[in-house]
Amino acid sequence: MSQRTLVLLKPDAVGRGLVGEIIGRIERKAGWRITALELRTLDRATLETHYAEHVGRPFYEPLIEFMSSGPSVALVVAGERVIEGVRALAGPTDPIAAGPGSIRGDYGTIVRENLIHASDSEESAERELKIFFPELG
Ligand code: 3AN
Repeated sequence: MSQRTLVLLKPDAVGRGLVGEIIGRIERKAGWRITALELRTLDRATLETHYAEHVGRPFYEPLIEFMSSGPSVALVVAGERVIEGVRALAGPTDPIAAGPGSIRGDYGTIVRENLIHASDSEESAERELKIFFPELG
């Protein structure tokens, strides 16, 4: 089942020079393709829309601040079961709990700065692709 997913390489990934490493892992999955990619400092309005489900949580404000603190890389990845697949490459939200071999497990230590966002369902992917790449339709 071919899908599209929205991936964000967060400001920690960009600042630490891990963009190539992370994108390389995605590119090496057979048949997956990057169909859009942009380096972009995310504004508050975009982040509030993206993280609407987290409004009111204690980590919400620091998350928005962190996510707007420097450039991110936004990309669209297309291919076989890519929604589930990029989530598996990323690992669970808490990088200490994330297994070695996953992006968060290999490079992260704190929950907020966990390097990568990837859509968690077809519905989320559709919603998030419209936020970050409205021109793709
Ligand atoms: P995931 O990206 O694994 O789907 P979400 O959607 O639950 O995680 O959370 C979105 C982002 O919010 C996470 N990537 C992380 O940066 C931050 N976050 C989530 N839970 C916490 C928490 N308990 N403390 C700090 N930051 C958090």
